[in-house]
This record gives sequence, structure tokens and C-alpha cells, in this order.
Amino acid sequence: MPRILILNGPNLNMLGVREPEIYGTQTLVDIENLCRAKAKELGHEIDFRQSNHEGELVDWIQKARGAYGGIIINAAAYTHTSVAIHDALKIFGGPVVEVHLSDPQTRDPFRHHSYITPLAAAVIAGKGPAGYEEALAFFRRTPSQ
Ligand code: DHK
Repeated sequence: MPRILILNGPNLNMLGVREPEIYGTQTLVDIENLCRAKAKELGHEIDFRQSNHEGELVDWIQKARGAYGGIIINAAAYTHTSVAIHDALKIFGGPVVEVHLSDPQTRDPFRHHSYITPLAAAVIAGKGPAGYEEALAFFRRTPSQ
């Protein structure tokens, strides 16, 4: 059974109240429940986490090496700023799927660059919570799992 780590970055704990016109009305707990249901359907084991702290995300990615078959990450604002998360994902070495609820490419120019994309096997953006389900389904198609 592929074990997948799902990581969420800063301010995603505020989903539901945070700019609902951009991020929708579902909370992070709703998204976690959606992921758990999809993972069960696909036969994946998941860990679902959120942190507002860059270093904590880096620690989790470091510990994922050898422990998880893949990482799904919505690094939120750190997507656009974090060389540290980029470097940690490189050390992880396994497949990484980058997810965003909105489509950063159609938003502020400072959201157009991603430090995650060069390391991502797939980028899923602008599909809301369904993007997380699509990311989980991606691992079904990855033979290395
Ligand atoms: C979430 C954030 O918090 C933003 O900083 C990113 C991303 C986009 C999302 O769409 O999920 O720019």
C-alpha cells in the first residue's frame, strides 16, 4: 500500500473563512476528510498535515525520505519563496505532486513563480479541493509505488 504524505503550508488552516471567493468555503478538515475517502478508495495510506512554519515543513519532508512513497504538497505562500522546501524535496527524491486550490498563474505576478514546480511530477492548480483527489489518483498511475 503506497504511503503518501500530504502537506499544507501557511494559512491553509484558515480555509473556510479565508478569502472564500478565491479558496472556496470548505475547511481544511473538509479537505482532509475528502482525501481520507479518496485514499481509502485507491488503497493509499495517508498522513495529512498543516503547518504555518517553514522549518516544520522542512523537518517533515526530511523525515519522509524512505518512509513515504510520495508527497502531495500545497506549500501555499512558501511555494513562491522557499528555497529550503525546494532543497528538502530534492533530498526526498520520491515523486512529488504540487497542488493549489486556486490557479496562481492567473493571480498576482508574485504568485507566478514556484520553487516546487521544477521538482514536481505533476502540478494540479485551480481545481479546488478536487485537486487533492486528483493528486492522490496520480500515485495510482506511478509504477514506482
Ligand atoms: C495557497 C496560498 O496560500 C497562496 O499563497 C498560493 C495557494 C496559492 C492555493 O491556491 O492553494 O499563492
